[in-house]
Amino acid sequence: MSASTIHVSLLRSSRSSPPTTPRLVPSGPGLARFRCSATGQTGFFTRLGRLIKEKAKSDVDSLFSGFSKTRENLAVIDELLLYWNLSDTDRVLDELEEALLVSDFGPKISIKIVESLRSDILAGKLKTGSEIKDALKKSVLQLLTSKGSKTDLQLGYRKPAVIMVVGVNGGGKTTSLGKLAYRLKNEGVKVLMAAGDTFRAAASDQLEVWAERTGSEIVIAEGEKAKAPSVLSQAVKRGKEQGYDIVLCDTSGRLHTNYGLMEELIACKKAIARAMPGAPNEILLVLDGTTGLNMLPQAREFNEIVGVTGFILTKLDGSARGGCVVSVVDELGIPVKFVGVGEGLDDLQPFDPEAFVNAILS
Ligand SMILES: Nc1nc2c(ncn2[C@@H]2O[C@H](COP(=O)(O)OP(=O)(O)OP(=O)(O)O)[C@@H](O)[C@H]2O)c(=O)[nH]1
Ligand SMILES: [Mg+2]
Repeated sequence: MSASTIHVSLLRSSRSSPPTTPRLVPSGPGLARFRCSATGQTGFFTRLGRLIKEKAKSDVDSLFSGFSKTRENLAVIDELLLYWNLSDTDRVLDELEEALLVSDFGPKISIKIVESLRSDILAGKLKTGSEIKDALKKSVLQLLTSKGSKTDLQLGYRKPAVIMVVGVNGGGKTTSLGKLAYRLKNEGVKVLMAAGDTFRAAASDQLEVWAERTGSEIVIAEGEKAKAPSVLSQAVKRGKEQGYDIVLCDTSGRLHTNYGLMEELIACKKAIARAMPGAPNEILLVLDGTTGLNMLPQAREFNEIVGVTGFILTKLDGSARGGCVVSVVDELGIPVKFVGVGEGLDDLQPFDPEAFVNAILS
């Protein structure tokens, strides 16, 4: 079936929808299609994960500029190590610990890193400033990879894969979902968006703009009474019937301490699972990087209630607190899958621990 045929049939289904059911809004024509004949559906998602990761590696420049504030914050470490000598170890390590703390590595991790450096220095294993810097980078990488190594999207083997994006108000859910759609579309994936933020009237307009920008289709609630679980369930059913590869579900912002709203999120998850057994494949919690360590209680609560499979850390371009990436992985043992380093289409970076360490401690 050609893209234009799909386009027309979507228009028809949109017109025939009753007023209280979600409607499907067609977006720009000329949609690319990812054809995957020989490898089957498992191959499709595995290949997709790999492609996205490979692209991440070639995007190092934007990762570097996205983390420029954190890098500036940590640049003091280079100065310290340049003039380091054995007799100065305690002072230098104290200042290094301070630099990690102000970048939000958190007290536990900062102390752990510094104490391990101290014992290696005293044991004579680290003899120069540059050896200490390498050991520092290695221990940050080790922290990231021991607990949160599965950084690529786990999309199962059946289409459509369903990704739910959750989090507190204003963290960057809708923007991240739009940017994720852009990445997926660039790989030729057939994306359906679901406007599951039914609390604010303007929320679906915002998502519609992203659907247009990325050439994705979108299901939005029609009528004020439409509830989020119903919109999401309709979208997933539509995704299944009409051969979409991935359904991206936006949700309303909610405080992790608001019991009623967290209950609604459980209902959303259940509605998705009823429409597509095994879904949602990913529940991505969006955390605002500018809030630093305050994100930890949010992460714990969302994880306890809906089971978070990965984090998207946003607004790291505006924050000097990039160390919170390490804290959140260490505390929760859940991988960071993407980082937001700006507001543009290209500014959602698949998280690559090694590239990240080089970007903040270059
Ligand atoms: N600088 C920067 N701004 C971002 C990033 N991600 C999102 N934003 C901005 O943050 C603001 C809020 O983003 P939204 O995507 O609307 O956040 P949301 O979580 O969907 O908000 P609610 O739906 O109201 O809960 C917008 O102005 C975005 O442009 C990022 O990575 N960097
Ligand atoms: Mg939103």
